[in-house]
Amino acid sequence: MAKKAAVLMGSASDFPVMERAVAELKKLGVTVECHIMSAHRTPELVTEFARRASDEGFGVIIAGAGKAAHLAGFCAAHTILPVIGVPLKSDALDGLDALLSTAQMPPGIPVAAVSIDGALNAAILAAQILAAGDPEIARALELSRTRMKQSVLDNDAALQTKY
Ligand code: RP5
Repeated sequence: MAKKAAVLMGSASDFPVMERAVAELKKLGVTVECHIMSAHRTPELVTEFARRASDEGFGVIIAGAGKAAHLAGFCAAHTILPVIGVPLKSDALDGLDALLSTAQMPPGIPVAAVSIDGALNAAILAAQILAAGDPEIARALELSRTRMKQSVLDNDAALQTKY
């Protein structure tokens, strides 16, 4: 059976960015489950989810959090599934705080950190991980790249008619 992707976020305030990941995963034909759970406000919930994720049919976890972001690292501590961290922008430090928290994992427990607010790339990377065992997702990714390429070519062609 096809593996699912989990999209977790630390707060409802993270949803406007994290919904980009959900939308992209759906576009690529990935079954996705989305939850708000916090590493510091509901640590038991996150522990339980991450521990059971593999048995529940998940193949990858995306975790978005802001400020002293530790949701992705906290998940990674409880599972050997690949975890992709999305550092989210907040007022005080423009997301640099979350970027460093997400990217600077100590040795042994990796988190694949994407850019600040990089929920779209997190979804594509998650789909690429799942595509290793799922030819339909692989095809959807190939198609998406072909479309991207065509859009660059179309934009260039339009530019050439102006200048
Ligand atoms: C983090 O703190 C969340 O991921 C969110 O980005 C940030 C602020 O949370 P709220 O105060 O908006 O709930 O844990």
